[in-house]
Amino acid sequence: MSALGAARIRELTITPIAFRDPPLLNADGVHEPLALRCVLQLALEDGTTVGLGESTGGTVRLERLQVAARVVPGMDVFDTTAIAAAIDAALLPTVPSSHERGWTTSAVEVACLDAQGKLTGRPVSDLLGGAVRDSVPFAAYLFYKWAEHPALDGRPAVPDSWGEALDPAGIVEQARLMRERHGFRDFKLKGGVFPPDEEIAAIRALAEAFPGRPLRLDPNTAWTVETSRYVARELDGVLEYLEDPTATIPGMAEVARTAPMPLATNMCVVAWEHLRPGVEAGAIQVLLTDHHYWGGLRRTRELAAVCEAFGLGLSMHSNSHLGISLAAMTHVAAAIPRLDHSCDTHYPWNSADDIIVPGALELRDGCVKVPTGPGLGVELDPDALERAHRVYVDSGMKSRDDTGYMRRFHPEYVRKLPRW
Ligand code: GKR
Ligand code: MG
Repeated sequence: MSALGAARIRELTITPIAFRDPPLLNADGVHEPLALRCVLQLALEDGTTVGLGESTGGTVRLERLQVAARVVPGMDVFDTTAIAAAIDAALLPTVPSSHERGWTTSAVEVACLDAQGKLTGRPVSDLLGGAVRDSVPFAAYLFYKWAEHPALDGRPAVPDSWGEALDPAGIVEQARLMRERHGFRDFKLKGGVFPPDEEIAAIRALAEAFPGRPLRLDPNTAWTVETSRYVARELDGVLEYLEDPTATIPGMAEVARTAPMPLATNMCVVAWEHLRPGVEAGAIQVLLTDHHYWGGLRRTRELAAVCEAFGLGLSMHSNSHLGISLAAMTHVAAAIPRLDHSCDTHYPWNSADDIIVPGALELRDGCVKVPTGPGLGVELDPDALERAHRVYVDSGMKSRDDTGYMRRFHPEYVRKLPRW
């Protein structure tokens, strides 16, 4: 077989999966007992190479990935620009948002890079220009949470090993556990759950418990401009950055005019066309990238250069995810010379149900060592994948619904943004 023949894509298989998730609270409600993802396996014509990818789950994203699976067979796995363009063109008639199309093209790009790495015997970080650090720092991602998923429809309550966190003492205890189990040194609190003064108190309690450690608060746009300005004033000198206090580029720009700390976003600048207006308005000082929709790992590396050019800090946020995503996040973060802040990760909440062979990735001392094996450096556990797929099928879940799940227990709950 010619070298090019070996690099052609034979088939892209998408496996929808579900895995356990604790009752984490946010501005939309509460996480359901299961989180959804899709696992990509990109098989090459050489008959042995398979590139892995991981994306958000749910029927809509799954169907778009299936469109991609029809487009890519026969294409050269090194031709990622053409592959992204072909998928983008196939989705364009039904998916007008470039951000939305980005979720699909990004997942395929990661699988292509994993396959390229396996073919060449090089880690993905090498394909991104080389690792400039051999381990990547992550922040503990703290959530207000219930002690357990309450009993529902004949299903017994589902406890977990993290316990309840509904006040400052609970959040500090959760942070201690995170540090004890994974050595985290930076902390992000998901806010937008309780009235702002309670969340300010939780951040102050963290500052007291972990003096000098970087802290972030992210209410996912639960506040008005006025409330955001109030919280920013109250937390002057305590937060390294305030994440998405309010919605839209103009709203964030108004807050930024008086906020004493940098503002960060993974909500108002989420596609390339948002960058210019975001920068011109002075809406953000830190961009929280996410390779799952910015176009994949190479585009994330390019995004880092754009941020550098405009004097924006760079960090990374996460969604509920497993090890293929963590490996991809680690490789790209390792290859970005100016990573200004630690990345955040949901991994401690979900890692028990991972579908990769254990051992390749470990969150220790608040860091993940960059895998040095070929590609992403992680291997799929076929039995674990099959189990997670079964859980998905049996669950009948079609999409994430934090608000609907909250209303099962609190029927009076309404999603309201901004709430305060
Ligand atoms: O898992 O509830 C959550 C988070 O709120 C997640 O959905 C966000 O996308 O963590 C993300 C964020 O930084 O906004
Ligand atoms: Mg965020």
